[in-house]
Amino acid sequence: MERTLSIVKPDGVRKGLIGEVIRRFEREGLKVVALKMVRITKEEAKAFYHVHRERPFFESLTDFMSSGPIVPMVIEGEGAIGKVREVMGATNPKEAAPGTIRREFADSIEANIVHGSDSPETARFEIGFFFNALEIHTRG
Ligand code: 3AN
Repeated sequence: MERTLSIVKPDGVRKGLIGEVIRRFEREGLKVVALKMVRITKEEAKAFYHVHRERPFFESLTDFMSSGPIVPMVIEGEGAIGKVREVMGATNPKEAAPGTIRREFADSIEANIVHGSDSPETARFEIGFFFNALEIHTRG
């Protein structure tokens, strides 16, 4: 069993896509084991995306991620990291496969509706960023 962190980003929340994103994960047999709605500060967004701190889009990305409420969630299932990324589609919606969330709903490479951890190490860091052990509800 693998766990990953997904986030419905501010644009996804604004567009009313929280349920749509969750439905697509659940349709793949993935389980939501933790969920909340929060608004993070610019400083918190910088900490979350610290691996991108040297990238030209860092300022804009962290402004965007702190621009409104977001819905982080822990998703559990076999191969959850890869499955979530498949359902999301490529970072750039123009390159995302038909039928993926980003292809269908995203406006740009930055405002791309949804986030998903890209490796087990990243998933551990990102889950711990938003949730403590008591907030994660492992199913039997
Ligand atoms: P992904 O979310 O597909 O794993 P990453 O981890 O490479 O993509 O990038 C993190 C976030 O940074 C993306 N979700 C997107 O919002 C933003 N981003 C990535 N590349 C660019 C870019 N070239 N220009 C603007 N924003 C970008």
